[in-house]
Amino acid sequence: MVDVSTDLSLLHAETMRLRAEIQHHNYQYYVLDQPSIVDTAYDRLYRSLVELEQAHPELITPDSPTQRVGAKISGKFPPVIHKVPLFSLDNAFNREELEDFHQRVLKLSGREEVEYVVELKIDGLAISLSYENGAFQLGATRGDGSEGEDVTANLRTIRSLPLRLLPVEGKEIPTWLNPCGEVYMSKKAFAQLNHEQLAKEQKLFANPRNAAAGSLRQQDPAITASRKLDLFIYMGHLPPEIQLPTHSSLLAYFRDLGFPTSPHFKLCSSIDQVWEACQEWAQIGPELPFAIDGVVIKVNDLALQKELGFTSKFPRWAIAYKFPAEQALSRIQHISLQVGRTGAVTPVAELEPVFLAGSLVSRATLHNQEEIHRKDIRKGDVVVIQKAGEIIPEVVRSLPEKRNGQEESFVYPEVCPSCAQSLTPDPNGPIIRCLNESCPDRLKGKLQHFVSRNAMDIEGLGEALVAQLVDQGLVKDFADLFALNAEQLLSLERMGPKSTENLLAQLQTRLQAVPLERFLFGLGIRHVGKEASQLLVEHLGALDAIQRASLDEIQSIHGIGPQIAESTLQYFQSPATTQLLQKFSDLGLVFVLPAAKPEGLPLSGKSFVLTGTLAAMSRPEAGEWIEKWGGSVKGTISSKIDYVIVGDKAGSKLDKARKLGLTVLDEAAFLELMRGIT
Ligand code: 1X8
Repeated sequence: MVDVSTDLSLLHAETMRLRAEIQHHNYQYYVLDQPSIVDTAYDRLYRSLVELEQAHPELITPDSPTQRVGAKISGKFPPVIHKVPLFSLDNAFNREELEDFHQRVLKLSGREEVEYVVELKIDGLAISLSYENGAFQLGATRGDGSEGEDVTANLRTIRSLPLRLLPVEGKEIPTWLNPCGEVYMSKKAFAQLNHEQLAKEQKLFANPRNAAAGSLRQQDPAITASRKLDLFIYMGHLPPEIQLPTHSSLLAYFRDLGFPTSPHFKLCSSIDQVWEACQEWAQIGPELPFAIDGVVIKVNDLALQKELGFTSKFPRWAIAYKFPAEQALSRIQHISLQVGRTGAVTPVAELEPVFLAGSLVSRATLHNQEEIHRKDIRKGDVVVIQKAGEIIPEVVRSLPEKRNGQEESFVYPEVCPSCAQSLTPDPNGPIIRCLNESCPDRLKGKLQHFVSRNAMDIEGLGEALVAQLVDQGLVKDFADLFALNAEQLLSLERMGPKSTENLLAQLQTRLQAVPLERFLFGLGIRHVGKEASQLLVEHLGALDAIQRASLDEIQSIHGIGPQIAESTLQYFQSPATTQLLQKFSDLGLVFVLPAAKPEGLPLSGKSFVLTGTLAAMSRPEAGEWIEKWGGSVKGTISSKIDYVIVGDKAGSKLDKARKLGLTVLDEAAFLELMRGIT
């Protein structure tokens, strides 16, 4: 034990020594998986540090190993604009597509041989970290690639994440560092978590990825800490003074600094070798301690990566090889129909439950009538099912040789299974729709969309509760939600005093202030997504202005096409809409409009035109960023424009900008501008 009478600088030195030692053992244990000390000795070290810090709280620093679990946050995770957007990868599903990728790389680089790094594709959630002068500062989820959520406090609880970089002999600590990687939950931790959830009669997680995502988005870091998350770093950005030749050296550098990197890593000098590695890892996938959903192939040479650059969506120097979807056999017990909020009536196979890719599956989509017919799928058939796009399983084909003659062909009904009104084929595709706006199943779908995260964002209104509200006749439209009272809610299944109180409080809060663009998106106007809702609000302002806008006015908004304009106009001309909005007005719903642009931001007063395809982000994303920092984005070139940002394949706008002598920035210059500001 340390003598507390010793002077503070000695104590400080002792604290630092203990921290360095603990950090070293942490790295050995959590990152290298090579414990360098027995648990009891580690515990002793840790306890010494805790005691020292308790006696001298002034010695506590945020990067101390004792400070992983911080205070609860309340409310939302603050948004984080990524300095460098996080991109997604193009996919290859077979050898041919990998070969195509390779040929493109050869052709674009003019080389005859290219070295690749093959790594596992971890099925978790992507995060971006930020270190300054060696200390962990900020960590964010990927979000939509350009903006994520600040989950720093929760990331700190992950033992393998270094709170401070390890000193590397002969090298200075980088001034900043921006590693990116994947947070995941091991299969073992996932099984254990679900076991505990079951014991607590709480919701089970469908797969390790959902469990990891749910755990990282906890308000209380203590809960995240209990969830045994882990991390692999697979990419990152470095300050310009650190020049590395290859991706493999970048990974080695991150590892030396104390970051966990995946041991599954192969250098391949030919595409045949790449394919071999893909096959091999597809084989071992199920035996790995964590879930993977493919393999990532990257050009190793960083200079060549830079040279190859990006297409409008993806890097040209990397691709993901996706393993063939996992399949299973089951029998169709029944074919039911699901009516979605847009009225689309989707046939669903109700199956004998079967385990598939980590979860129990008892329903699979049959897509539509045409597909059922084409695949000749009958009730009672043994069918192959697979997880398409990972979450929703689909029926791939039937096994006619397993039939016993009892199978029944499926006859599409002529009326809606929910409201019994006639169904109408969609003129543009194989979908059949219920056009009844007050159809109960459609209403359920609409309500769920209305309360969803990107719309009104009301938690606790899940599928089961919405169904009860509609079935009991308590809710007939969106506005009715806000007129619910405690007595009504308490009468429903699985609604206790606490959940009732919570829900009512949320509804009241929302009623007092709802961002108009969220409300508009929640209405579920056909073709009007999140982006269009934002544009409408930005350009037209208040709700009554949107209601009154003419087709021309709506269509003249840059980014809104004729289809959106037409459907918006139709929606607001309908008497049912007028009635609904009147109801909201009577309830006293208060809309919040986007704040007026504050003065004095770095881009205040500057106007931009974006043209061509940007590699690292979409144009709307770039536009959002410009507006966030006070600039405005215009649709047409004029002498009043301050900056023209040009991406790939910029056409006449660039010519015009040049003629007018405007300042033209290419993507690299724009990214530099972003870096300077953000
Ligand atoms: C996503 C992932 C990448 C890697 C591993 N797991 C992922 N989920 C890797 O590079 N080894 S790269 C990536 C992306 O770029 N979106």
